[in-house]
Amino acid sequence: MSKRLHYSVRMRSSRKDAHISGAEGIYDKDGIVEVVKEYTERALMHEKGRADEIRLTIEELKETPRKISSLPLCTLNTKKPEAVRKAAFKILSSIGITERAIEEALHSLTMGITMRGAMLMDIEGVRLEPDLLRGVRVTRMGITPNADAILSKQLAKAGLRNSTVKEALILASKVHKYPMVLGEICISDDPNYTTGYIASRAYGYIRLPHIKRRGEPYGGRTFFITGGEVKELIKYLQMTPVLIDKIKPCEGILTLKEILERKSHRKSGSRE
Ligand code: WAQ
Ligand code: MG
Repeated sequence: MSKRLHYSVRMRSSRKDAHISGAEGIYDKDGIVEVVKEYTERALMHEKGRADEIRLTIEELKETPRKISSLPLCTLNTKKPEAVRKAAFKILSSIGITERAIEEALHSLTMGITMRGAMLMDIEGVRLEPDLLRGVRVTRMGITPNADAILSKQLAKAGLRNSTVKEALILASKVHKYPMVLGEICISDDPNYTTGYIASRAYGYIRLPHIKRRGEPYGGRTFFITGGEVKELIKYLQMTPVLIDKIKPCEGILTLKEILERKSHRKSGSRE
């Protein structure tokens, strides 16, 4: 049997050179036409306005995508930014990230400069990415149609029907497969999307409602890094194709205490 080819399909739309929307996935040949249609429609109808340029990339992957499972997902019961900040310190410091680094990350994320990619920060708060203005873009990730259907069902059960959660979960699941990444904090750059998340192998993907107030335009991602070759990490994040083919549980709303108690469970109870 010949090896099944996979394609990375990526879309990016802009208006007067300003970014409007983007999307990407990994598909086999039969899925390409449909997803190109979907991405094109999405770009043409985006709420930020009509694009004047839509770029589509369809690239045959030379490597077979690595199959991984998604991070388990839950939502923290936060109601305002101050509570999220407190929770972020508790969660991230419990996995070995210093308060200085957390402080530095939150400061940079809320300063108002929106980067295209993520910051890489060591656990002391020192920035490691070679291009401090652009950051590092994670690309070449996707989900199989079967896993996608299961994820949609699970998210719907948890009352989550938007593609934003799904896309962020897919990205984070790729990022946190790499052992050098300890944790991540993310704030959407959409002024109307006020839920962010913290992700880590230790706790999975924790949604953080009200990480910012409505109307605030800033956003960004910080990956906290420990040990190892940053160059190799960047190569993985940008180039290695990763496909989610298994879905870990998606849960409802939990308290900080419930979340913090889980870490020890996970560590003793699973190999991941
Ligand atoms: N790789 C690295 N960084 C990225 C990427 C990428 N592919 N895409 C976006 N970023 C950075 C960039 O600095 C953006 O400004 C920032 O992240 C936020 O991107 O479960 O929508 O696309 O409800 O606005 C979180 C969902 C949504 C929480 C995050 O991010 C939930 C979101 P956005
Ligand atoms: Mg956005």
